[in-house]
Amino acid sequence: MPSSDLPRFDTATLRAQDAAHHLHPFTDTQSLNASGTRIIVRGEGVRIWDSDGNEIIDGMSGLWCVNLGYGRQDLVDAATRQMQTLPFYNAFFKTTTVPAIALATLLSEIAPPGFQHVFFTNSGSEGNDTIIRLVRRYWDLMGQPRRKTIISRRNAYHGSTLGGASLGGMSGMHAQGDLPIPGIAHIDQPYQLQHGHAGESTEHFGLRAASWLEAKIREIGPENVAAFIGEPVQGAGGVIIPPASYWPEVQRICDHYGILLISDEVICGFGRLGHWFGCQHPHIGTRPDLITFAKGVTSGYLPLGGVLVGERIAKVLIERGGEFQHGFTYSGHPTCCAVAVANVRAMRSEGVIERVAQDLAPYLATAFGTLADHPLVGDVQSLGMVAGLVLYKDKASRTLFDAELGVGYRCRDHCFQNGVVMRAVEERMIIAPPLVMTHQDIDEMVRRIRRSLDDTLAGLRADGLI
Ligand code: PXG
Repeated sequence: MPSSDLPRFDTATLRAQDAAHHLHPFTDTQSLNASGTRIIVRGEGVRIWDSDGNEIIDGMSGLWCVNLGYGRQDLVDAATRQMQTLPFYNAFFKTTTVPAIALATLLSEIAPPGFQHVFFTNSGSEGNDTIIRLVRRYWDLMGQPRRKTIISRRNAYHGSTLGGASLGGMSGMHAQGDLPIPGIAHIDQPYQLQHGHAGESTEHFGLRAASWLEAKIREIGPENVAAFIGEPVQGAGGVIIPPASYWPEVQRICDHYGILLISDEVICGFGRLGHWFGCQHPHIGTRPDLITFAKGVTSGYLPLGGVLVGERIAKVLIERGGEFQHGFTYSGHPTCCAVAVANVRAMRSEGVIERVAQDLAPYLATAFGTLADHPLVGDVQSLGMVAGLVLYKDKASRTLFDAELGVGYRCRDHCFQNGVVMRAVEERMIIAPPLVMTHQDIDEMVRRIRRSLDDTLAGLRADGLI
């Protein structure tokens, strides 16, 4: 449908109603209401349209989730069929549904070796809350009830429930709600720009960053440590791609102290890094005990999340645990599971993941890498279909802009103006486009990003800020 054929929307009225009644997530409502929100009305492929008819390339896959892009009739049909047959039934009282069985079976086929069981939730946050419950229960059943502390990282994002936000390392979130809950400790993230030493090699930095885990385990006492949790690549924290030396060393430390390793794959799962799960990428290469997933499992068409439970834990839970007193009304929701089954099958039959690994990710790396010659841009990096760059005031001396200037937000606004969604995280600008882009889509996206960087630079010059 060309944008001229879109139904007409009364943007002003919709905006006024939104301002009057809708509290948006992670939003300063007063300032949003002053500027007005953008109303997205349609999506097709890798593009979305707003209520004024503007076409925008979705460089963020919705919110890191629309992996197969918009407008997939097969996913719509899967939902429709299931809703007509049985829109909902629960999995609590000795009952289950066909889509929940099909998805659990399918996930056990695509999961890394050693994963045969899944616990379903509605979101990544609930997945990580489930993980806290599972980890605590596991160590109780193992007769080591003191092993309760989960170690995570500052600037990690693991969700917005009390458990998820506590596992996460966002200081702003912790400040609003007396978090973290007890039993969670944080170490620094493997971000060389922030924590590297002058002249330090990337490899050495990765090993040093991993050593912070060992130091924390010793400080707490290994007999008190239950698990370490991390995103293979930190997403919401700004696409922080750790050095290749980091995760193997973390794995070694977890093995050495017998603590569980949790891979939060809410962003990195379902092809984002060119593998079913991010831990399978050679740059990551871990053997987790638990995997959190959400988002891309349904390409965002319906909410679904969960935890892949490794056999080390599943066996203990099943054979010794009795009733696990945890679950959600919609755990294994049949319509969401039906869409997930269709999504995973489509990824498999269309070779989406292989194409990302062999073609799309290298193409994105090269195309996005061309931005490195821009006067504002340094540290351009990508892994799979996530990429990020740093906005520098003076890139020769690696001087950053004052955070209060909000240069990233200026750039993000220019991106919207120029028809591309890009996310700003402090000094970093990041993308995570759908896994179904063509080379032309990537070229066009990068052209629009460059234009937005030019506009950002011109604006900074006009305001005497550079
Ligand atoms: N873990 C990770 C790694 C995530 O990225 C969650 C857990 C929580 O999932 P739910 O489904 O409960 O939202 C996430 C979510 C952003 C942004 O600004 C990122 C997320 C959510 C909202 C905003 O980049 N990631």
